[in-house]
Amino acid sequence: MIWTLIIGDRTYSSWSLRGWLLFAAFDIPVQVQQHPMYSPELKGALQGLSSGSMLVPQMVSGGHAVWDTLAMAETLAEAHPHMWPADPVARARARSMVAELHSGFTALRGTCGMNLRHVYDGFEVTDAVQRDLDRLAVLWADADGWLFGGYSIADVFFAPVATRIVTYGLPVSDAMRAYVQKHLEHLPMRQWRAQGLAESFVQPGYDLDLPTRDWPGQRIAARAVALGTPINQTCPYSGKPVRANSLAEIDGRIIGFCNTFCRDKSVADAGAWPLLQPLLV
Ligand SMILES: N[C@@H](CCC(=O)N[C@@H](CS)C(=O)NCC(=O)O)C(=O)O
Repeated sequence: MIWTLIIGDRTYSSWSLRGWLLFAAFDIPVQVQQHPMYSPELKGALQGLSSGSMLVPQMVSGGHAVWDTLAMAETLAEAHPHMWPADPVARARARSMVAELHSGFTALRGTCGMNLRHVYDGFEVTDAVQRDLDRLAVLWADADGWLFGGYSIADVFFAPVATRIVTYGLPVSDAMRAYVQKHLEHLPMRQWRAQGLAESFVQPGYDLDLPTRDWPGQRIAARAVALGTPINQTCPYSGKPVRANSLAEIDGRIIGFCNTFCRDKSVADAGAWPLLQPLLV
């Protein structure tokens, strides 16, 4: 059974990110349908679903929708129990953290909307946001790498919290920053962000009028180019023929893709894509 996952903007929709990580981080096959938030296309995709809900994400199979990320997580974990920690005490704690995040952290979530396009300088932390950060410090205190050893559903739910700490330069301890860094290096997280940048969609009203700096992390030098002879004839992702309008110079090589989205997600973060790496050695 292959699920279809309907999501909104990769750059701004934190619940969509959680929904997608539930598949991508556990190698569960999925067909993704992405549409800009509030667009007629998204409305069309959601209208008529068995959920009757117009929120994203939703996963659909055989005409039945599972909506709300908590329900999606539990539904997928029935077939993939390793998505939760194996130890019952750790699993109960992980479930508690996920539930608390799902129903709480309203100041952090409301004041610092997820925005994977920017890192801001000079964001002023309110008392309410600081209280949420203090609570996070308690929940993340036992993180040793990931929260429960291997990557689990608990990490999925905190992924967009980690990126908020980056985007708004929120004050956190070194231990918390190490956990944030783990998310920034996580390949599925990098792939999601790169695809968001490739969507190059700016949602009105989501950006702040503050100075910005570069997103942290090493990046392979890359840019789209109009001309050049690619070193490959087929797209590293799809195997389809390279198209003349989909060329990029990556780490000094001209590489071709089957469409501009494949090109742009590669340019955004060339190191995030295992299928691209053989062309870069
Ligand atoms: N509790 C839901 C939240 C879903 C949600 O609020 N999604 C937002 C996008 S991040 C949405 O669809 N907003 C559209 C709207 O409010 O019209 C879940 O866990 O999936």
